[in-house]
Amino acid sequence: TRTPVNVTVTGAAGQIGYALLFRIASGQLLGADVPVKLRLLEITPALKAAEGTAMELDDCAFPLLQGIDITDDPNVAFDGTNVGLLVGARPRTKGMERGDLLEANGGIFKPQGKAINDNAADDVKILVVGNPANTNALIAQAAAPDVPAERFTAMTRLDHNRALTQLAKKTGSTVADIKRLTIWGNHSATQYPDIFQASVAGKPAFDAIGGDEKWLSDEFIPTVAKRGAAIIEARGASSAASAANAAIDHVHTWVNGTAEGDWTSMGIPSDGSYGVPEGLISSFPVTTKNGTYEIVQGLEISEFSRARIDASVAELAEEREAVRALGLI
Ligand code: NAX
Repeated sequence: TRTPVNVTVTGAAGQIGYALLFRIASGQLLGADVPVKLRLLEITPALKAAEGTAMELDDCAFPLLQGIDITDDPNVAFDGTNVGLLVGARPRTKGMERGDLLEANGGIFKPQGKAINDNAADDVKILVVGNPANTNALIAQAAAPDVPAERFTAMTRLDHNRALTQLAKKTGSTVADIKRLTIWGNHSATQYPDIFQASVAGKPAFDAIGGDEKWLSDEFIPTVAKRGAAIIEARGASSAASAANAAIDHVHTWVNGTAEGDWTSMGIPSDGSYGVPEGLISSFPVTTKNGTYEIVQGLEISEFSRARIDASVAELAEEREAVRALGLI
């Protein structure tokens, strides 16, 4: 029998946590043959709610679930962690300036980064979901100098999945027909969903949309980029099940690999590829294999794409300057 994998989820009592934990425990994160131990990190006032979720996990009698620990101490939560899903974050409240938001999240992600540095397993993999995800990942990574930088990633898979479905609907195809779609840049309204490298049922996606650049710029890109706000408007609450699903997809792909001829989108530390300044945690087209990932190289970037990638990357650079000025990295 395999040794269980330790999976830590922060913000475990929140709505994404509730949509995520049952899927991890049922084997959808790592595979149907991989036992897991869950560590739930919450702030003290939410521990009781986390215990309630743990009771329900118990009541599912998942054969793969070999234990649940609940704590408000990051050092305990990340002890021996193999996979860390950093979901809990400080949301932007009314009237809050961006500096205040970054500072509040620095107060969460800096100590968590240090706790990961000091306690996690050697093979630890981190996915940051809590917003602003890319910059929170940067803060955590900077606080974990002993962990290889590339183990810190930010989630743009929800954006990727949103883009897949929008393109499938437009072209009357299914998401399974679409390959090599990319989200570039920041998980924010400046993100750039790129279909110029993509194919739909083996045909260039740009041809499949009838070369309709206006649809791209006026409908596709804003629909994908503003989907989070549209969900809040419709549901009265932010994306939860779809966000949890994307977190599952992100880690599953990272661990199990991308399909031949396809890639995915992940927010990862830039190595300078495609003119993205080194060290920024930006979304790129990546292939994965044996638990590692690589940026897809050699893609031709059109002028249309270049301007949009640059705008999103500029926002990431500004966020990095802001957290630098706050002493968070
Ligand atoms: P909720 O407010 O439902 O849950 C957040 C939970 O985090 C709460 O239970 C809170 O007590 C906990 N928490 C706060 N500080 C903590 C700390 N220091 N340690 C541990 N836990 C802590 O939010 P939810 O809807 O679950 O969303 C979580 C985060 O995901 C938000 O930041 C949200 O903006 C972000 N999202 C990111 C997405 C992405 O694609 N990257 C999409 C979905 C989502 O909007």
